[in-house]
Amino acid sequence: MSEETVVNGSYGAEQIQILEGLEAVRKRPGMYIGSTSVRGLHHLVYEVVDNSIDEALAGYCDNITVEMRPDNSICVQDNGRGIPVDMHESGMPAVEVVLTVLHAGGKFGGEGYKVSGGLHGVGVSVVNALSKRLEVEVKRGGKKYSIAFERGITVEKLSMIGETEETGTKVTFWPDEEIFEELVYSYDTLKHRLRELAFLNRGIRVTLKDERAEGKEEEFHYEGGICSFVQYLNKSKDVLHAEPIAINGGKETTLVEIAMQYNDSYVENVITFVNNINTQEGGTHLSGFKQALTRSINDYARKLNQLKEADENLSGEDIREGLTAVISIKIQEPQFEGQTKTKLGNSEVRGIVDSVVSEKLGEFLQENPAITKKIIEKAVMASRARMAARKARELTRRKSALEISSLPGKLADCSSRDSEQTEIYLVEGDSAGGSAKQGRDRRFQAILPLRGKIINVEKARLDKILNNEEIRSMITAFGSGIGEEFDLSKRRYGKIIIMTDADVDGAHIRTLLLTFFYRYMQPLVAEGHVFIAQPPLYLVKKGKDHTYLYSDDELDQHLTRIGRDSNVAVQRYKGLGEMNPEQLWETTMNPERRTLLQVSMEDAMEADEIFTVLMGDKVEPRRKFIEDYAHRVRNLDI
Ligand code: 28F
Repeated sequence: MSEETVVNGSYGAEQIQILEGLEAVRKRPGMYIGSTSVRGLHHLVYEVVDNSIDEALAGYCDNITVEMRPDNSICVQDNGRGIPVDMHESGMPAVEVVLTVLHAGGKFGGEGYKVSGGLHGVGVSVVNALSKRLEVEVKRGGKKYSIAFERGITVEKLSMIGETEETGTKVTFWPDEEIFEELVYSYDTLKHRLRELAFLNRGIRVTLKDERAEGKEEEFHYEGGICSFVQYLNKSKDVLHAEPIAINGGKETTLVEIAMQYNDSYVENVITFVNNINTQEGGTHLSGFKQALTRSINDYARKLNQLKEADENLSGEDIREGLTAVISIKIQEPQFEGQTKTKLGNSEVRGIVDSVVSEKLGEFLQENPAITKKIIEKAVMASRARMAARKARELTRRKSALEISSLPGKLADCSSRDSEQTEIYLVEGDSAGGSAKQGRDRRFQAILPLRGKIINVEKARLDKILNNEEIRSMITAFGSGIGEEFDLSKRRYGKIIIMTDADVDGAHIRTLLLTFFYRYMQPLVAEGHVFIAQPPLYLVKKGKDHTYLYSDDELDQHLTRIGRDSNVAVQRYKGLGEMNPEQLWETTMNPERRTLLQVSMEDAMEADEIFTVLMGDKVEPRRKFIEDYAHRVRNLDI
């Protein structure tokens, strides 16, 4: 702010409070948006979009557009009422209050829902503080207004810039390179979240435009809401019933929306949301759903005599085999718990969801005996396989610490048992495994070589999966069990690092592993314990200098820098086995030098989706997938 402003003392208590607020955000951004990594960068967009979603939930907006600009700025606009511009008691227009006072964004006191993005609705003032520039355009009351900020400070006061019959809000922001390590947005990341929001808020039209490079534009609009979401998740699977089961209800201000559809796979895929937040760690809404589902199906199984008196109950896991479901609840005062604050804690919700599901699912089962029969038959088959798996599983569980021999023979374990420090590398093939064993720091690095492809978890039930040597080795080595019995506190390593070759086979094994972790060890991914090692792609030698490069771009920049004359030798690594132990240590395993990619739930979900399309039964989705992505595949060295 300019010197004279302070001199004539126009700064009241309000302005001081604003400056302190913005200062706090810029000093500890991680407190407000989780991190200043590329994930935090994307949270900025979600915060702004959530205000448009709120306006839509209030019934005033049905169109939201997100544009990715070549200068790394983002422009979000909606056709809502437009942020109010009338003078606020602070002497600032309401729009300036919303954009500069922390947590002023909470539009609704009691009646509506403040839906939230990643960090549960910190408000758009946080985006403002972390942007080197942010412009707002409001269309309201027949007029068009504009106001601009730099790092949260108003630099252009609100002014009327024209007339218009439309209404709405447009926010354009340039993330601050003083705050963010990475400024480049990912189209796929934004697409994943915007499509999810369109599914979760039926009828809203959300458009994503990429104005960088060749450009791209997609619109997401689903009148079917979460039923369309479930059909989308099942798109490459064979379903047991054509239409998803829709369950809607609630109690007072808590709304419950559930869509569920069985497919013929052995995979359970239940995803849950609270006020549009993906509650990856589950919570009381999920447990209410599970207990009601298990009770209802068992009741019908006995009523239809598909379960005999003497038979034990079908387990929740049996009943949810092949189930794709989306649970979306809206609640006014959500309590979030858990490691990543994505577990719903409100105890009253368990009972509300349980009674809604018991009532509405009961009606459906009653009215659709043929479907009910199919669902129960599948659960009974799963139950039998579970018994078989129980035997197979015995082989993977370490009965006591004394039976060290139960650890897989191929595992080169580390000496430390402190699972905060230790890490296990999953290495493809014995030659790379050998180099990794020699190159590693055996105090805290364990190596588990995986021979060839692991089993195709898409097609096999748990009992078959557990018969696979490689899978059993991993379960035993990790120590935290599998599926319902998974217990993160028993983990033997703090990091699971996938280290496969940078070729097609390596990518295939990585997809198999991510799919397996996503399906049978989900907390491992949700809590950020899974990583992907980044081995160098090239070694460039010039005289006695040698430099490792990790991408084609890096190689290009390096060669431009050192010149491409004759005494420059470029070696492309085809596989980890081509590196000697010292090189592997220096480039890929040494914590001081290496780069590890942390696997997010979205990455794993995407691998799972890719896996289903590539390995599933249906040809059409696979053809479409290859068509869509074929242009991306370069130097396919098959
Ligand atoms: C691109 C981002 O931020 N859209 C928004 C509104 C609408 C209202 C509002 C927002 C009430 C007074 C606090 C309008 N008319 N898109 C957006 N649309 N905020 S943010 O009100 C803010 C609160 O100040 C709005 C009547 N009620 C609310």
